[in-house]
Amino acid sequence: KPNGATAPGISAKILAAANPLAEESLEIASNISYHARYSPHFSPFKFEPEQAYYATAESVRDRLIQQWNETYFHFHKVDPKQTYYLSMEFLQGRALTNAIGNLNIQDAYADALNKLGHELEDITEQEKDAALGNGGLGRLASCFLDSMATLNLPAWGYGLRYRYGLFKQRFTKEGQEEVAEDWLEKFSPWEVVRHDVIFPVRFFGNVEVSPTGSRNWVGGEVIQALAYDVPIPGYKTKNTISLRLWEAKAGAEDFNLFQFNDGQYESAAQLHSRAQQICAVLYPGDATEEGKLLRLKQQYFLCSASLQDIIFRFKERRDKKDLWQWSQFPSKVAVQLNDTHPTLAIPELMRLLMDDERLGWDEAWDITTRTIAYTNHTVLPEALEKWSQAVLRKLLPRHMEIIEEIDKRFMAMIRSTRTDLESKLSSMCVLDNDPKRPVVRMANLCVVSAHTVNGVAQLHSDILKSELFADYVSIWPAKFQNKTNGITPRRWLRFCSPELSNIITKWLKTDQWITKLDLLLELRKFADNADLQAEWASAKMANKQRLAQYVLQVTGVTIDPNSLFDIQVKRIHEYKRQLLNILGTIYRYKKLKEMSPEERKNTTSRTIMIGGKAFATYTNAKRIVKLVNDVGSVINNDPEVNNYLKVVFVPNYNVSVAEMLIPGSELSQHISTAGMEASGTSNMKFALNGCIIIGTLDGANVEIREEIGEDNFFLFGATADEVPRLRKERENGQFKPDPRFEEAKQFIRSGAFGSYDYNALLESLEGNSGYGRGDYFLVGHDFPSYMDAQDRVDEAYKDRIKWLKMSILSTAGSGKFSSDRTISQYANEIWNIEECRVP
Ligand code: B1N
Repeated sequence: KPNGATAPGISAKILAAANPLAEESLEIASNISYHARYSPHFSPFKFEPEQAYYATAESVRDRLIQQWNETYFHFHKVDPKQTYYLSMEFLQGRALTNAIGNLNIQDAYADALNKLGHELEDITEQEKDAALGNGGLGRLASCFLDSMATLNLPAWGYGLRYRYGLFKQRFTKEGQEEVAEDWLEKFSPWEVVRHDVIFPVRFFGNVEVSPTGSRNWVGGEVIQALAYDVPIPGYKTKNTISLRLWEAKAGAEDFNLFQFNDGQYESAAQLHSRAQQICAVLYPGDATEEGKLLRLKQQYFLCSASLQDIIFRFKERRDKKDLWQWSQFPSKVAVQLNDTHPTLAIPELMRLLMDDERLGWDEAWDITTRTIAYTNHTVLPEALEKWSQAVLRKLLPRHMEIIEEIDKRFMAMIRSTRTDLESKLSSMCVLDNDPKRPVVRMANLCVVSAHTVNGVAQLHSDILKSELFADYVSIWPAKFQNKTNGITPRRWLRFCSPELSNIITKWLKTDQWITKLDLLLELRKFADNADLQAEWASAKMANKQRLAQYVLQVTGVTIDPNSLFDIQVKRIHEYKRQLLNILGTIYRYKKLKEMSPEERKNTTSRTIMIGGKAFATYTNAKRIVKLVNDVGSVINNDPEVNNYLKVVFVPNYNVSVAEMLIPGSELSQHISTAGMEASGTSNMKFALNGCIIIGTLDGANVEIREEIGEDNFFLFGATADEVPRLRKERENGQFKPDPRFEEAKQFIRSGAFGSYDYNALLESLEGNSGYGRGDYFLVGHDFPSYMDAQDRVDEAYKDRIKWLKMSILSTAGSGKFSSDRTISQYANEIWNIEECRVP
């Protein structure tokens, strides 16, 4: 590197400050300057935060690439069994803070940027979130990658490189508006294109049978899958693994020069534009036939490219060795399907082994079933994927044949060995041949083909065994497991709340909790200690002030850091019951209005923040968003009460907004109808940050409450096993609403929150909702116990010492919810892989 190369105008600053500089930060500053000058993305006249961000990121990337190469050489040499995590979503968020944190060079980088006239914090704010996911499922995949790298596991993530990730949320008078988010607008410094890693993926065409009877898929269109790798550094380890994202491309040979010269520009580049569509957007709406076909193409594109790559690597490493057999494949490869979205990996692996490698059915089936494992993330019927047989047959004719054969053999096995299950067969088999709508049930295909099926929290896994997959349990009792979700403590505590982290490290006299989160339990000993409580309170206050500033900046609403910060952030869905929250808020507002000024002074001041995106075509979810906004504008502008209550809709909730909100939160709401939230993972992030949960006995809430202690959790609502009976009673007209519930709804009807017509939304709580039954989510049933729990919250918050103790105990009890624990369990109990640490 040229010595002393600096961006224009900053060399003088470096030189002036050179003397007292630590050597490392001097070197980093010079490296950043080098990138500002020689990585020509911008004209060389400015060194503003944006340019500084790209130059800083590139300098960090240099270090990552070094570690990355060492990791791959090491994996190649040792040739351990590896895990491949296939997911249609990875919700990575920003990379810079995480990378320099995991590399443990944050101080040196902060210092270096100071020398260059910048603050690290401002620079990190320049980065756009990589939002290649919708919510919990995608963020889980990203937390898992962090843990795999940190635990030195030989593992890869495989996904798609969507051009437009999750939409940006904006507001108009009508409510939520979706705007395309171009995260690659300039470029991403965190990806490396691998021009030598490219595989053909076929669509459509037909199956040709040779004279020997072998079957071959030919014709149709062939699109190329090109690899882009994103480095995933582990925390304080050299191991840096890869998230490989596929991009769809057509080749030069697919460009019809003749047509182009003839002026037919569009048809000349037809395959190019069809290729572009594949990775254009995350989860395109699937209401139309066209949309459905595109989603299926995306799923197959991911599966085919990834498996070709996996097989290529398997063979490449075998080629060095003299004798090898396909039967070794499952002892070198574990494939995890993140929900049913990559289910086509099953028939694709069968196809590659049979048609390309010439294995017989039995051998291919043995290999496939010993390789693939499946995680279920939902029991909601509308989220269980079912693909039209006709669409599948047209797009993937050979795969459809294989799926039919899998189903045929499964049914034959049941008929010959389990006559007791014959009556269940029509719901257990893979193909649903209902003449009105013949479909392939992807979850059934996964259960029949995978060696392991797991749920994502204990309650959810129990429900899978007792309901959704109950009929399979007696055939394969050992197939079903639980793997309670987790979160990475690096991003979700160490880096998003350095203040609280430093206090924890000080009191535990070690920072080992960052990789051994169970150590947090030691904090229990100090929960009553006044010094710890004072430090804890001041860290929380600092985080609340930072959050208040952010809220002011994005909404224009001033909120009081001395009020109770009460937050609910997650995708907007009726089962997550943001409507329960806002109805409770409306009731609270009404009561405050009825109080005398003296009475109001005895109440607990609250700031209620709600955030999350509604799916573009989910009408009721959008109405809920609108209602929260309308309620907010009325309450926040009501001088009589707005010292005691504020309501804010935090716009455009995403990973980096979460990193701001969660550390500043004191109470958080996880209030889904019991049995419907498979796990939830933000509940774990809030608890880890010393935030008390108000919640139902649903998903991972159950385990969080067990760990943290029932005195430190505000519980309410029906339990999962009561829900079916309560729905029946509701249908039979046996439900008697609480007067407070009626009052809240009536207040909306009175027009107190503007002229928008909320009748359709309120209707979903009455007679016939969209689900065909009134109040399917039991908002009315749970309302009174929810309000009682909120009263207990208000009381508890008045006792500052008590609240602080609860807060400390919350963090102390969160050790179980590290994704390091989750991933170790997957590694030991499903994948059978071991650490492979770079020396
Ligand atoms: O997966 C998370 C859980 O913590 C949540 O409880 C669960 O709701 C979430 C179709 C999904 N389940 N299913 C999805 C995502 C995208 C899509 O197109 C379904 N997401 C979840 C992690 O286990």
